[in-house]
Amino acid sequence: MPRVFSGIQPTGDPHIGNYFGAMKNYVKLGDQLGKNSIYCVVDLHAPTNPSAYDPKFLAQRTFEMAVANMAAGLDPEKVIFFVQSHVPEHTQLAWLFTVITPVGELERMTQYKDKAGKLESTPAGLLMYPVLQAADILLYKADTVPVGEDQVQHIELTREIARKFNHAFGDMFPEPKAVLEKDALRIPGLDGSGKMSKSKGEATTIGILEPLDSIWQKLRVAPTDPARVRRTDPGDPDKCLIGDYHKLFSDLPTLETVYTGCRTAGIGCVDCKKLLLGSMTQELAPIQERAAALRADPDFVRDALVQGAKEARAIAQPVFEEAREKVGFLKL
Ligand code: AQP
Repeated sequence: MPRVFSGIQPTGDPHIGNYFGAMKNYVKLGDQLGKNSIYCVVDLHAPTNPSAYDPKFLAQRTFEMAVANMAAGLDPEKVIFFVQSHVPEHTQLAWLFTVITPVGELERMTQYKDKAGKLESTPAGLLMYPVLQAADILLYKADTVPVGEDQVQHIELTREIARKFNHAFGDMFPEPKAVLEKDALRIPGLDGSGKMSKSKGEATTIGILEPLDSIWQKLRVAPTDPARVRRTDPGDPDKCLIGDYHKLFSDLPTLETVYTGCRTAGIGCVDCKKLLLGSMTQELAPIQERAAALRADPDFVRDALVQGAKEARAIAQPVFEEAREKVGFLKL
């Protein structure tokens, strides 16, 4: 049976990119694989990007990210769900990988270059991020990693680290594969440029737990097909952000109305956005209701995470011991 691992950073409110690119897939795989699917709020990664991290908010954001995933359908009874820093073997295994990973490989990671380029001084942790990510995955000997397209390069590096370790110290780790949700590879942000990203700020994201009236305020002013200057101009929904979001949220009849309407100028952009809000409400309102119920019972969420960390450690400890011995450390 495949073993799945994936993580999500508590660097801000989870958005529809995280939801369609990763979180929905977690739930689907969890339903199929039960405790062989392991998910984690990767809080140790959060401080690697100083522009998206504040110690005052880390604990709260970690809790909120757990709430969001549970509200989106992740059932901690069914899968293993925990907080990364509650399982110390993640950082321990990362160190063993650090010593075999060439700095040059890390420096060519696109995400590193993007994020480091925006900082005056680059913390070593930002460079090491993919090494810790490799440890997150391989600590559970996971072979399947559901992620968005932006993470594919890191998973390639994880494979390379597994290969290097196996070659240097003896066979131990699988070479995991990224699994992508093909209709949600890289969901664009509201600015229309690049992928929706927590660290780019709330103005460019649509949060899955964001109040629907706030979502509407953002949709109302969101750019549409620039070729459609007047209401009477036909548009191309494939070149429109609102068209992209409809593909994620709307059912076939609504999509048909919107696509045909846009191409024939039969529907205006505001009406098209109203239909999108309706589709978003259908998907997000039940999640938001469940999130409110979970927030009202924080002990339930904490107990679930404590239990998840226990289950994760039961796998992680022997794997780390095996790696430790292979590298040649004195046995306790
Ligand atoms: N726009 C996106 N489209 C599709 N998938 C996406 N993911 C993120 N943005 C999109 C996927 O969500 C999962 C969790 O992401 P993460 O929080 O661990 O890190 P990230 O990729 O760095 O996400 P953000 O929102 O862009 O966060 P910041 O700004 O903090 O770096 C991953 O599987 C990711 O692929």
